[in-house]
Amino acid sequence: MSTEDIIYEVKGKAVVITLNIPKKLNALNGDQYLQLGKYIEEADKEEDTIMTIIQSTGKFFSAGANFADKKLMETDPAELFTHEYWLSRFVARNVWLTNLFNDHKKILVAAVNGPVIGLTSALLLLCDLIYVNDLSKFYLLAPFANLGLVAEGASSATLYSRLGWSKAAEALFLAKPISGHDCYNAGFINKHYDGKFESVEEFNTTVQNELLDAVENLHEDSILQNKQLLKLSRDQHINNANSQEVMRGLGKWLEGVPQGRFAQLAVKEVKHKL
Ligand code: CO8
Repeated sequence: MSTEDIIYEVKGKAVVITLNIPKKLNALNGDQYLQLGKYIEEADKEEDTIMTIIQSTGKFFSAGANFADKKLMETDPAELFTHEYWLSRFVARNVWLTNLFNDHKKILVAAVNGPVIGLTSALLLLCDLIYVNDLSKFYLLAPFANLGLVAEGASSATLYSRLGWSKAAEALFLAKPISGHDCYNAGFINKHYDGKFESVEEFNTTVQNELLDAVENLHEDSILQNKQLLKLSRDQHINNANSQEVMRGLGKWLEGVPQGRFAQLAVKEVKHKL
């Protein structure tokens, strides 16, 4: 296995993007989210693929934004309360990343080996097909209310549309994790495997093979056009949510609450409901 933090590979008709920071539960810093976005862009332009699969190594799909981001730590504290800093580091990045996931032309698949948190949970909510290794070990946590933040990555729209109002309210108002079983019952998860695999790699390979088999002999242009048609009805909701969320999020960073909460999270003074 490569030592890169995020790996990009073309495997037949699929691009496979692997989050590979298992020691940090695949939490991503600003540069790594940027890299993920660049890879999604690259995958969009691949001539011979029909799907883009996102997968991870280790026991988490992703623990969201890295609370110990070095760049954040090394920034002059005075800058951490300025429009200049958060417009580029937060507003622009979140709008861009969310749009890239929403507008991705290929089938966007997630092979989910474990829990997902924060901004990455919002990106997962923008994937088309969700395959989970073990429902009993999976949860989706959108802990924005515990961090002095608001919903990100259009999750205020997607939580509602994919899990229903009640679960969206639990996630966003109470910062409660939504269990794998609840996600499955809501129809968010396409398939799960009862954790039957010996390794995450075996799970990832199985999902890849099943998906490549599933598209075999189908007419690719029809698939791609169907994706465009299917997403037409959600675009307005996603785009509205994306712009509203970043404006409110910017306000929270300028207020300064999340900076403090992130620092407390790093020393475990703030904990999430699990
Ligand atoms: N960032 C950095 N490191 C992390 C993160 C994270 N988000 N999550 C886990 N880790 C690290 C831990 O520090 C630990 O490292 P080490 O072994 O070196 O001490 C290792 O991963 C294992 O973690 P734990 O020991 O904590 O494992 P547990 O099983 O006890 O707990 C949890 C797992 C519950 C996931 C816990 O680690 C946790 O609460 N993590 C924080 C999750 C979180 O709040 N993520 C942020 C969500 S908000 C978001 O994504 C959008 C914010 C936008 C920010 C924009 C900034 C520019």
